[in-house]
This record gives sequence, C-alpha cells and structure tokens, in this order.
Amino acid sequence: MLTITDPDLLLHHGAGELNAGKITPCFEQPARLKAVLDALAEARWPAPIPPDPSARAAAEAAMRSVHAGEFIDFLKSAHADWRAAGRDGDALPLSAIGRRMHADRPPETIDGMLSYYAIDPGTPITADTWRTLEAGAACILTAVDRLQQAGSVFALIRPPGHHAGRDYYGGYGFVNMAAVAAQALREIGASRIAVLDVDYHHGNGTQDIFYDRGDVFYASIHADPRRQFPFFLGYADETGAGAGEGANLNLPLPWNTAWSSWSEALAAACARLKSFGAEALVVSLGFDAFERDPISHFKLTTEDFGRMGAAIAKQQLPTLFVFEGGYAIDALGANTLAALEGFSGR
Ligand code: SP5
Ligand code: ZN
Repeated sequence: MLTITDPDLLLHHGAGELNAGKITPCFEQPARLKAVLDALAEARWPAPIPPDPSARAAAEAAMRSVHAGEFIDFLKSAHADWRAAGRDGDALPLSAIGRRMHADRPPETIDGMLSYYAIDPGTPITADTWRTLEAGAACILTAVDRLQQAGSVFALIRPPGHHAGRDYYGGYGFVNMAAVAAQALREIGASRIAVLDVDYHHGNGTQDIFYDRGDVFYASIHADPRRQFPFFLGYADETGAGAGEGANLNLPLPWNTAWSSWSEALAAACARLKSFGAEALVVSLGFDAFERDPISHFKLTTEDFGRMGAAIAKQQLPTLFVFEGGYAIDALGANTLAALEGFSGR
C-alpha cells in the first residue's frame, strides 16, 4: 500500500494537556508517528512518499473547504497572537462557552478567541502547529490524487483531526483531515463518499461537518459519549439532518467492548455504507480501541486490527486511510501494520 507522510508532521509537539486536574505530558506526540514509520520500515513495507509540491500549495485552500474562514484565520495566527500578548510556551484556552451564552460572537483577545474556538484544554497550540497542519493537508491531497490508481493509500499524518468541527478544535487536533479527504474526493468527481471512523472516540468534528449533507455518509464505532470524550455528541439517535437525514450512523459501545461485539458494529456500518452507494471510502484509522491504550477502555488486540483491515478490504472500494488516535506507543507500530496487512491480505 502507498503511504504518504512528511517530516514536518513531527513539528507540532505540545508540552502538556489538562488531565485529571493536572497538566501532564501530551499523549499525542511525534513519537507516535515515528513508531509507525519504524514498523513499516522494519516490515519492508514500500517506502513512504512525501506530498507533491502542488499539494503543498493547495493545502490551505483544502483546509478552508471544510472549515470556516475565520476559524482558519485564527489557527494561522493564534500562536503569534499568544506571543504578542507576552506569553511563551503553548497556547491553551482560559474559558469556554456555556449554555445560553453568545456562541456566535468571537471575542477579540487571544484568551477570548482560544476559549471561543477550543472545546477542551487538552489541545495546545504551539509555534509549529500551523506548519504541521499544512503538511498534513498536503499529504491528504496527494493521497486523494493517487487513490484512483493505487486503489488504497495510507495518509500517515498527525495530529489527529476527527474532533475538529467546522469552526472549532480539540481532542488533540485542529483541522479535520478525514473531512478534507472526503471533500477533495467529491471535488475530483466521486459523487458519494463514506467516512468510516474506527477510532475509540466519536468523531464529532466529522459528523458536524457533514451532518446536513447527503453526499457524505459518516459511520462511527466508538465509546458511549455518556462516559467518554467528546461527551456531547455521538449518540445513536443522531442520524443526520435535512439532505443528510439518514447519512449519519453512530454505533456507541460500552466500556470493555472486545472484538466479538465491536466486529458486529463494524458489519452493521459496512452494510450501511454499501446501501448508501459509496464510491470511495475514507477510514479514520485510530488505534485507541486497543486493549492497552492508556486513555481508553475497549479491548481490541493487535490481531483484531488485522481482522478489521480484512473486513474493510471486503468492501472493495478505493480506500484512503487517515491516521487518527492511538496512544500505546510501544504497540502502535504493530497495530498499524496489522491493520494495513489485514487490508492488503499480506
Ligand atoms: C483523536 C483522539 O483520540 N483524541 C482523544 C482526545 C481525548 N481527550 C481526553 C483525554 C483524557 C485523558 N484522560 C486519561 C486518563 C488516563 N488515566
Ligand atoms: Zn481517539
């Protein structure tokens, strides 16, 4: 399988996130991507390629195709604005929008804007965040460009983007790269795209971006939001709106779910994306459903990720894998390889 990645994806490196009442080292780190690269090399997987220069040039426009313009303007200048306010280190929000407050009036100061656009205090913006995002979007565009010919492509990027909505960020990420991929596939001519999200967490951002659209079907298998981040989206009764009614499928599962029930949810999601008539598949490929993930509560094994890859291959669709979460860094390489090998029948 063709893999696309870029050294600039190692740049974003937050110092800490709020966790159990303390600032602790970020779970989402550059070492995650390095672990996967090493595993691919060790398995003599075809060498990854960098994004095309033309994709680099088009990266910002691609991000703007699924996010609000003023939100992207904010992301671009957020760390410089933070520095201009006399701060060093990473930018974190100070406040949050509450019920019956003005969720439609961005404030003017950097503290106000961070609080307006962030959904959690676990997603630091660093001096390098924007460059990392440009590299990620460039990888996505190159992956989209190669998909038809290659049949399947793995965009090995970070930070994960599926919690980023049209005009908000959080859950370790800023720009929704799976959504960028789906939108770019639409623009090169596929009329119906499915996004299958196998990350442990619900991809609230992807759901948000496509909720009222009938051309992009979103299906997610995730931990029940009653007990797990992102808490406020991901329930089974969220089925889409307007033209998108019926094009959103949430399959929340309880803590401690193992392959026997997880795979039933996968079969249900696959049946639905088939009946939707998807012409191409984007997979939000997270590995935090792993039994030893440090922040999660599912029980999938390395072998299960191989079974997952094989089940996805059975859909016989052009498939673009986008790397999402997964924080058991010592097992991340083996888990990713298992999924890709399972898909490829290796
Ligand atoms: C892409 C993705 O997987 N984002 C996940 C964001 C989760 N944010 C909340 C993390 C809370 C971590 N608490 C860990 C307690 C472990 N002892
Ligand atoms: Zn996750």
